[in-house]
Amino acid sequence: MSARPLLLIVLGLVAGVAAWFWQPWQEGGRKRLFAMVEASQAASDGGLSASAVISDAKGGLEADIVVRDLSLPWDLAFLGDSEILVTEKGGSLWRIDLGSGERRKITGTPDVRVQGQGGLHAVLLHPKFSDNGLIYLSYAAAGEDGKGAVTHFMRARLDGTRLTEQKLLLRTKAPGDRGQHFGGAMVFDRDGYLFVSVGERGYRDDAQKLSSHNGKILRLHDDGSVPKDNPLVDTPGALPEIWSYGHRNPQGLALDPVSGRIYEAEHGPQGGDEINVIERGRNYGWPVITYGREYGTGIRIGEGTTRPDIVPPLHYYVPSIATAGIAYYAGDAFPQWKNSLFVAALRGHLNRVQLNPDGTFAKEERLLSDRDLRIRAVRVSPKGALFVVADDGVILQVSAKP
Ligand SMILES: [Ca+2]
Repeated sequence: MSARPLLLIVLGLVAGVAAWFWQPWQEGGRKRLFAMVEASQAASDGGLSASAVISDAKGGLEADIVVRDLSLPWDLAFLGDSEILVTEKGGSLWRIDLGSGERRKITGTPDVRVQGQGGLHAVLLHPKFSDNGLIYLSYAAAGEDGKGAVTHFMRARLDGTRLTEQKLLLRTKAPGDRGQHFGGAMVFDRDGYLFVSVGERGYRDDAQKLSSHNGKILRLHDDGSVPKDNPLVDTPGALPEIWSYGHRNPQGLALDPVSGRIYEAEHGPQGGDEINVIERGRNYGWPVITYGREYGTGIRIGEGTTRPDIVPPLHYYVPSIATAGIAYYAGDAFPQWKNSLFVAALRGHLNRVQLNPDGTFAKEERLLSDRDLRIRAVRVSPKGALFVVADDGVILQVSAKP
């Protein structure tokens, strides 16, 4: 081969790699999908004022800031339509009255170890909370050997502003020296089983190992005990809590109360975020079957994107939107949002996935996309109001315009 064709091949390869890097992974040059107008501006909170009403004309919605000045809020749970519990990653749990704005710190919370992405994560009410006052927390704390941080799940009784009867439900079995992919999502299904998620903690191959909690969705009774009909209880060497495996960083779980389906939002690598429907005993592929690529280099991960024994995602995002929490909208307040999943995207928007009546993917739209908010969680109130939690320290109430 003479020098000139070789030079052209090299130049072609360089151009290809350069083009790959020009993909807007970081979305620094994000295209504004919806023109948004704000009613008032303030210098604090990056232009978000306490009274700001953000309207998204094309998306047909408005968003009001209902809580501000939080420190890395992670999740919320509704004690009613006017009162919420809010977790902060640093370990604080707050009880906030949305009417008066009063916020009270809850005592008796677990000792949380803030390490990398780990800290205090999700908060969830027991389905019979109004009778028993039980809440659930997920968080990072030291592993069995006292070192590092691994994902934990706790139950406690909320008595005013204090937690009592704390019960550690599960300290996950995992190496603890890394700071990523804690998972920590929680949801109850219609039958009262508690589903929780654990990320692979940066140990990719663990997601396929049934001897590790890493990279799994687990199914527990509400007291943390293991249901006898879990899929792997009779499999030698397998951890009996496992319900599904092959997950990377599942940060969102949500229930469709009509069909009973459990949806999962999984934070993938570059280009591999997924929405999955979680099925008993199934393998979801990571890190063998994925749409993801390595950050930076763009090199493909694993052996392909599909395989007959791997459950394919309901939907995946290329490029990644950095999925975090997820909520299923079954409320009556906004009929146009019925049968939708709302997905928190850390890369600056609220993703609405419209589902078909059979639960398959119909379309997606990107809302609240012009504020560069790092949206961490999305929750639906008992009356069907939609709230989003952002790393920017705010909680927004989002309403569809009639
Ligand atoms: Ca997958």
